Amino acid sequence: MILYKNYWFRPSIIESILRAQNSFKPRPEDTIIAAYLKCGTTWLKALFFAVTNRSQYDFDHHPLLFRHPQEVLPFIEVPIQGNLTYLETLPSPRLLSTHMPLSLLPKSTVSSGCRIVYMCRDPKDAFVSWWYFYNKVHIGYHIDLKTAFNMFSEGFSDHGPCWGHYLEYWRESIARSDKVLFLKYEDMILEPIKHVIRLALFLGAPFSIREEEDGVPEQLVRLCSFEKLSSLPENQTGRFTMLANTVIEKSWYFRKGMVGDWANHISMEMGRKLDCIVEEKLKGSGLVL
Ligand code: PAP
Repeated sequence: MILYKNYWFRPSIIESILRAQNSFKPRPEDTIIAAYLKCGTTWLKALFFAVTNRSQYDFDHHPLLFRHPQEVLPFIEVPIQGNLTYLETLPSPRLLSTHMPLSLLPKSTVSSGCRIVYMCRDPKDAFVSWWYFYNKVHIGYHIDLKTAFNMFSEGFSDHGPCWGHYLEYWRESIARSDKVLFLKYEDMILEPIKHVIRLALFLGAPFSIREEEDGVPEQLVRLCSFEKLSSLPENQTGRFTMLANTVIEKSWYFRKGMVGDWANHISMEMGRKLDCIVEEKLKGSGLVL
């Protein structure tokens, strides 16, 4: 990996980030969902798409029943068929996503006034999720859990350190709460309906009293639930070819979708060690995980 402006990346990702920095032209009407790796992008993409387009589709014929959530919103830094200008052809308001740290997005992203929705997650769960994913993707380059954990704890991880990633968006969400919404995976799991209502409000499309009476938020949450999405044939079969010809099975984006699975993989002591590191890094910021 290469250290680029305080974050570690694989060379192929750096190339695409540099390309995105040069070519991405944010618009004030854009909404971007952002997250560190394995913090819930797939889920947020689904929720986001479902909330925003809710008047267009009924729940029996919804596009999310036939399209993987990763496909319904493009990544700013991952070109579609090598073509980043594709983003320019999308009509406003665009729904986009990114794994880039805030400081690496083109400067005009913040000044454009576009909305950003960020999702963070307990780093222990994000780490375990990443470790599984990495070893599936990089066959022949298996990394054992302990080595990966030590690297992660030192901030030496894909797009890491995760705490820097979290902090940049957190600070921006404090400074500009009308434009940057900061969500936590664990809160969303605990109270998904409350957070979907909050998301819709933030996006400027609050649920009407009628919609709430009709149970629309509940239906959206059910449609985007781990159980529902992971059971769909579209999400169980097929694959994506990503950057550097990396092949990713669609099903790999769905593993357990739960809070606290880290405890089944790393010891309590390791968990405490990572907690202490992260607490220290976040100290004084007001962000508590
Ligand atoms: P990415 O970083 O490659 O984009 P991302 O979608 O952020 O992946 O993270 C995948 C995690 O979200 C997986 O967590 P796990 O390994 O701990 O299980 C995946 O299971 C979880 N996930 C996917 N869809 C949902 C969902 N609908 N609800 C809750 N969690 C989900």
